[in-house]
Amino acid sequence: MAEELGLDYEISTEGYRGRDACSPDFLALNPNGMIPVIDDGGFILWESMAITLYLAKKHGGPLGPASTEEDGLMTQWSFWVMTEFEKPALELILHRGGLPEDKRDESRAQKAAQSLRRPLGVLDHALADREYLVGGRFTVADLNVGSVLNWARSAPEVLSSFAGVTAYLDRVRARPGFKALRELQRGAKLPSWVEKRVARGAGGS
Ligand SMILES: N[C@@H](CCC(=O)N[C@@H](CS)C(=O)NCC(=O)O)C(=O)O
Repeated sequence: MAEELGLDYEISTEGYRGRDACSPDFLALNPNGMIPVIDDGGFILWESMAITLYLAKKHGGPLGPASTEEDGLMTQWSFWVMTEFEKPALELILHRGGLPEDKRDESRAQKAAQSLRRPLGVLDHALADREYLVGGRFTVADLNVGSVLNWARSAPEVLSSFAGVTAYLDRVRARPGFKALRELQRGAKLPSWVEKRVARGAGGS
């Protein structure tokens, strides 16, 4: 979102060590011991979708809502992707690559992939007559939905049945902000404690 808005920002993982081992300074920022959390000139906010909605509204422009109704729809799609989509999508990516090979269970991945069919159908229907979810333009709703929907690429056997969603995901992935994020992730050196947690099969996202 910071990239899409052209904001100056700095990424820090100082004090973050995974939920159970964060420094007291980090826990003062986010008592859940999780990322993301932002410090916006002393204003602290956690929960990823709350953060992106906040930034979109604060900085205005086409990414944020132009009316209370648009605000409602952007909130709706953000809550929807978290509550109806994220859990099986996370299970899917963990068991198709996120976990060490000996901890992966393909039958769990297949079950998760199948349970994405219903929400994918809802999204496909919503996109039948439009390119973006709200207001005929790319908004925070697409940024939030797209970021989680992207995980469904690990289930091509299911995603390929939804042509509208597939084309939509391609549009979202072509955004400069999305590309910049991929570059960041590719270039980021994982701290050694993350590698150890993954090796232990600690899970998480
Ligand atoms: N609901 C939270 C979830 C955040 C979350 O799952 N963060 C993961 C990294 S992506 C984390 O910090 N996990 C730490 C752990 O599980 O120890 C959000 O959307 O911000």
